[in-house]
Amino acid sequence: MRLLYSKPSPYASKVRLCAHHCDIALELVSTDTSQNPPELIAANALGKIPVLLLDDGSTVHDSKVICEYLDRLSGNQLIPQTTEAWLQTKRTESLIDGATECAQARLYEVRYRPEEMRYQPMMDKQWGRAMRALKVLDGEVAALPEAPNLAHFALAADLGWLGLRFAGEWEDQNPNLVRWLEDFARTYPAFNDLRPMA
Ligand SMILES: N[C@@H](CCC(=O)N[C@@H](CS)C(=O)NCC(=O)O)C(=O)O
Repeated sequence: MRLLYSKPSPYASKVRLCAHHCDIALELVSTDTSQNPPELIAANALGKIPVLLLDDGSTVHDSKVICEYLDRLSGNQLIPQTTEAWLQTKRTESLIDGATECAQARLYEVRYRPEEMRYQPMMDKQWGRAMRALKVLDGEVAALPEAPNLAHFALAADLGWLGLRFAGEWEDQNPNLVRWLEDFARTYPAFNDLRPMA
């Protein structure tokens, strides 16, 4: 299987952590979304990464669906199956991926719009959403189970990305998340190779 990805992408990092955990080999294809490469557009009309290309020619996106797919392939090594644990895992993934999406909207406003066309109230709104979600997760992170699952990989990848793109803007208000990420990096060394990187 091939994965269209980029090194900084938090969603690709989540997928790579999940595949690593399940011992599923991925051939990595570095993909620049800004160039709309034909292989990407053919695989995902949205032009976003990550996308998984299967050996039979079919494609899987977005990252949540890819992780579900890897979970199926691996006999549920990523997502616990009791309803309560399933819900905790999926809810954590949804909240941290959602926070990332909002922070990314703020980033893209700066990256892609000329300064005079930026709309600060919308950037503030997106950042406020992301910070609200992080606060909830900061209060919940201690309740995650010890054995790593999809929730851990989503949290680690997304917090790693926030550290890369928004260093100094969220850590003071979320000390539990900062400590959690440090512990995760120590106890799960593969993270240091698979985390979002510039
Ligand atoms: N919901 C998607 C989000 C994917 C996404 O936003 N990917 C970013 C890279 S981290 C992207 O492709 N951005 C290119 C663009 O929006 O033009 C997922 O979970 O995979």
